[in-house]
Amino acid sequence: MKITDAKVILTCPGRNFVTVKITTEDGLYGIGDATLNGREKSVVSYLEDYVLPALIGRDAQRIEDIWQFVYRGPYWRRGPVGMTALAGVDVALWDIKAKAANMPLYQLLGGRSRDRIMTYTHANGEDLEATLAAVEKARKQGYQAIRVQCGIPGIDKIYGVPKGGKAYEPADADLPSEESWSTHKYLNFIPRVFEEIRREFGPDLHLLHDVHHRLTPIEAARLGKELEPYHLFWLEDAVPAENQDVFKLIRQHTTTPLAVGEIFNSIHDCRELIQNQLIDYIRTSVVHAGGITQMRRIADFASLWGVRTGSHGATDLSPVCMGAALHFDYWVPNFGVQEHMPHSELMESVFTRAYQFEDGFFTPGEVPGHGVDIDEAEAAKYPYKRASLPVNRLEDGTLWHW
Ligand code: CS2
Ligand code: MG
Repeated sequence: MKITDAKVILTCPGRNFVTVKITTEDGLYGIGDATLNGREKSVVSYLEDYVLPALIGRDAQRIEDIWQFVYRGPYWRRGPVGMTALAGVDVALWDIKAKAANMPLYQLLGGRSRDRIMTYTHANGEDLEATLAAVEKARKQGYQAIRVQCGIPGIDKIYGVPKGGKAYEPADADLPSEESWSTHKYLNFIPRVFEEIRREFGPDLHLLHDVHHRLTPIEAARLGKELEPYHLFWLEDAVPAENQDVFKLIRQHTTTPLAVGEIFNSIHDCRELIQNQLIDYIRTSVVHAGGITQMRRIADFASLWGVRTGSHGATDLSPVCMGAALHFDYWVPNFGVQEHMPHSELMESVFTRAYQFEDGFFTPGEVPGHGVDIDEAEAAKYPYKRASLPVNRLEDGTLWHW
């Protein structure tokens, strides 16, 4: 089944999305998400200038062979740009293979391991009162797992907490905006937030919290310890994870479950964390960690060490990624949870999807392939618009907080 066409569709229905579309000689096509928030055009160039021309004439059935070709071919392995491009190709090929087999993708992976997929959503509030209201709203929508982020007294603007009740969008300006950060104000306040939430909502809700890589190891250890009475589902990205060894210190001090990995793009980024049992959830996503092909390897490896999956699923991961991720989640035995930030109506107007939401849980649908398609005519109405993620300075102007 020869590949006859391979192209990129770049669209901005409220935010930028990069989609790879691969067509075969018999007219079957598949699509894959290749969106890298704030760096979309680097991936477009990587695909258009180098990867896609080399795919023409190759056999679309040979997913593994093409994965190895795109991974090894450039000599310069790994990295977010190359691995996101590879994921776009990989998912498009899985979509084609599942369509050719006339099966939903999860059936090719080994069939489903569960009836429905638990997702968590975000509850963000500028202050405690607004945060409690956001948790209540998410609970009413049926979510049993809720990520809670709250504005901190004395800090003007916090990443992940939009001002004025706006929808959360991390890429908030044309060029990077600057936010400020104070670790001691944050650490003094956050345990109170969770104390209040447990008081108000009781022990049943799964509560999650994302630190966005802001702490040093000993600060993360303190936070994990102080949050122990509130039984978090997980504490995410407490520290940057370039140095995987530092998790040993956090782990020694706290039983709060730890999650990390949304910015990882290779199994090697998480190898030590997993085999040393330093984390509980691995957050790698289909789009940023080399597609279904590498996600399977990561999950199987993690299963040996009792580590569960908890894939990243913010709005910058397109509906195409969400569709593929839900097939993966339906199959993967060591599933933990799937993040879900709903896309806006405008974003969804460009894509059609088979996946269904009910009461905080998803099912991927029974359509052959991953069940998500793109309307190219609609996509063409929304040209690319540059948008960047913010940077953080300490109150004295320092850009390094670890
Ligand atoms: C966040 C993301 O969802 C999450 O856990 O960390 O919003 C992340 O910051 C963005 O996807 C970055 O593009
Ligand atoms: Mg995160």
